[in-house]
Amino acid sequence: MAGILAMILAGGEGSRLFPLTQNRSKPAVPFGGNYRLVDFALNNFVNADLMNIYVLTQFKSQSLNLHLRRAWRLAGISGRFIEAIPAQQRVNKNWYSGTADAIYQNSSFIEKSEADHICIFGSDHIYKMDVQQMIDYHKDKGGELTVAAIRVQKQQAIHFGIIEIDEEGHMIGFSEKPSVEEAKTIPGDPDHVLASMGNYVFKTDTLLEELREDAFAEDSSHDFGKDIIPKLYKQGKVFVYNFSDNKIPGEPEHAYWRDVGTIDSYWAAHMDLLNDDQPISLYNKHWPLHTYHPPFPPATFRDQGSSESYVYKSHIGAGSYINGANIKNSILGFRSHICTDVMVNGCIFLGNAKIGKGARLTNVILDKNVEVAPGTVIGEDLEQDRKKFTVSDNGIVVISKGSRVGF
Ligand code: ADQ
Ligand code: ADP
Repeated sequence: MAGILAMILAGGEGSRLFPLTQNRSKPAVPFGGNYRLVDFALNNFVNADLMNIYVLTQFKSQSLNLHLRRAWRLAGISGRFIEAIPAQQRVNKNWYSGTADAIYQNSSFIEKSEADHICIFGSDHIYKMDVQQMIDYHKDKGGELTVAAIRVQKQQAIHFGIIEIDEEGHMIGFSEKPSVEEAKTIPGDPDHVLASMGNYVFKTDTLLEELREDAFAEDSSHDFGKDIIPKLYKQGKVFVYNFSDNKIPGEPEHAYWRDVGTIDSYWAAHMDLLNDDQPISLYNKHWPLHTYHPPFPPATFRDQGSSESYVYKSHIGAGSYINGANIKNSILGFRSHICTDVMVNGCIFLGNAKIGKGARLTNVILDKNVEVAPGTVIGEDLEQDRKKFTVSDNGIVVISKGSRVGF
């Protein structure tokens, strides 16, 4: 749509997702068997028919760039583009110091676009949002900036920008990652706070002006959450868009939004995909989730002698081969090759795993290209597992890309 430009921030390091972010940026982390985290933000624009999109990359962006080229290239369609912009030290000799600096260093793309409004969105969350509805709200209100917000548990306040609003939707308070004690709860709802989702719609002139001013402010960390929003809301120019008002045909009323910043939240968001109540669905034909699909055959299930393949509440990726194994509550990515008498429960395989005969894996995340020797047991004795692998607070074992385990 003319007049709207999207800048997707996709440079996050994702240090709390280590080792999944050892060799890739957080937005490139695979999710749900087929996808990468960045796909959710991109689908939110593309499904709203907003296709003037720059994706700003920085750390370890090789596999992110490859994915963007394979899955999202809009070749030969005039007026529409999805393009990665690598950090290029355009303005000075520094890499991006904060999210506002990332946009500032690419201001020339905004100026060239002649867009009236700029959407600046993160790309680390699992959710579906019709961005056009947020833009309509922003235009109706006539503010300089609109920030999307969602109600979250008060204990979560330390991870988010916490917002206060008045009846008209003006932002009247903002505090970036306050302590739980300091966080202002929603009036009449003492257990919850209103959190910024890190998604912003700006009037272009205001954005450029604020970025220029911020670039020369010596005490600024050049970040939207820490610097730009706290300054702008005090001038009465910021409105808050309530994410629960965003409606998508075929989706349940409640709004699903998950930060997958830690191994435990990443694992839990996968389990949500397998939940009978389907808080988030991959099957809504009104909201296709585009991504890269490689040319693999359908998953194949075989019995081997008296060992039957048994699959319960699981997603199995294309190219997978299950040979007399037992798979429960798991999401196995592309080309998972599972031998006879293997037991897999509560696991996430990111792709191309080979699991040898008789192995037992419980609550394990395997990054890509992991090979597990026959008879290996993982996830039952966490003290032992801790000596060799990363184990999360909730006891999820993570095995790095390309590992050979138990040989
Ligand atoms: P944070 O969770 O701290 O807070 P931040 O690390 O600033 O988020 O990342 C925001 C987005 O920008 C992510 O998509 C990330 O991948 C990307 N990003 C980070 N550094 C980048 C860089 N140097 N270059 C390009 N992209 C980069 C923010 C807000 C809070 C809000 C939460 C919601 O500051 O107010 O509540 O997001 O998760
Ligand atoms: P990353 O570890 O970040 O995914 P790569 O993109 O290099 O890094 O992925 C490793 C290999 O997996 C590559 O050979 C790539 O072609 C393949 N691959 C990546 N994503 C998928 C996918 N969704 N389905 C099938 N193969 C994939």
